[in-house]
Amino acid sequence: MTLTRTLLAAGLAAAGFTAHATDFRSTDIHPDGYPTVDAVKYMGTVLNKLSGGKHSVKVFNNSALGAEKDTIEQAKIGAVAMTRVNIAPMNNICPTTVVPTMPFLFHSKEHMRHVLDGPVGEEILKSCEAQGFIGLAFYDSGSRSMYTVKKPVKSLADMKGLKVRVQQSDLWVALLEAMGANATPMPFGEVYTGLKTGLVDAAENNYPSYESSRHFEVAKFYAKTEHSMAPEMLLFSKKVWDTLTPEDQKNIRQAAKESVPYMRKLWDEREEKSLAVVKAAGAQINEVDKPAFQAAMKPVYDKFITDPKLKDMIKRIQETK
Ligand code: BDP
Repeated sequence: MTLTRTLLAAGLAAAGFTAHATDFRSTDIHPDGYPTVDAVKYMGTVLNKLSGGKHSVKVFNNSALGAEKDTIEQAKIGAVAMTRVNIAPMNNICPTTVVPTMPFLFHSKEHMRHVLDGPVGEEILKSCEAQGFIGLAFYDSGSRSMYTVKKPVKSLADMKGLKVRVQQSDLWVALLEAMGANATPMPFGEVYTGLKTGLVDAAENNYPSYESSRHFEVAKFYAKTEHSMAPEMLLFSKKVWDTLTPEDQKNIRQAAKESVPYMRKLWDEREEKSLAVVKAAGAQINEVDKPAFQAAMKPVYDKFITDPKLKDMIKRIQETK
């Protein structure tokens, strides 16, 4: 065997793919019971049935295998078979992923689901193949809003000079800068301490992540900016994929597809539950002057949506009811 082949074989074995093994290893940063974690477990159950017991999925969650940037890298080289990540850390890797991340693009949860289930969603998933990822599915991630330690954000002016943690994506840095803030990219696992020690003044996320990470304990002002509905992605390593039979691949795609409505149901329930938890713990939630935030996003579109293909996708999304 050449060195590359030996390394590849080792990677595939680590990914759970050997002649006898049945489990594909999948990563997630979230804790037990989080909708993304449970949805991938469910996918494993479906896959097990479809494959007559040949394959299943083992989820390594709670950042057991590292932060999202690391697990994306692991999937790329085939050290894990799957990774569930937010779309944001894919923005610098797979250009079309900036599209559903764009601020104030979707006007409702239904609009977002409809678009991602349709041809635009398919095209984005497919386009990541060239970078080594088989896009299996999008999962919900609600809408993301700003939360702060010291004082509530009510207007765009309140964002001025605020040090805000963002995901590791150039688009996210630009988005926060366009709001007048100073963006600090860092992995999710470091945000709690970052908020507590004053390294950052603010972060932004959906209710379930604000709750499960316990960020609400250190940043109790939650301002409903709802600036992005950047979804979650379920990615399969192309390295591992290419070793599978067409039948295996079909089963994996099918199982992932079936996990989407399951995930959405869990998501809707969790959003309500998380909101109740943070409110009961004293989080103060307020509305903002949204049109001002929206208007401030023009430079972000001008900078990131220049390619005609991306322009066309944005247009199609805007035209989708
Ligand atoms: C959560 C996503 C998770 C991201 C996290 C973040 O589910 O994948 O890592 O946000 O802000 O909503 O980093």
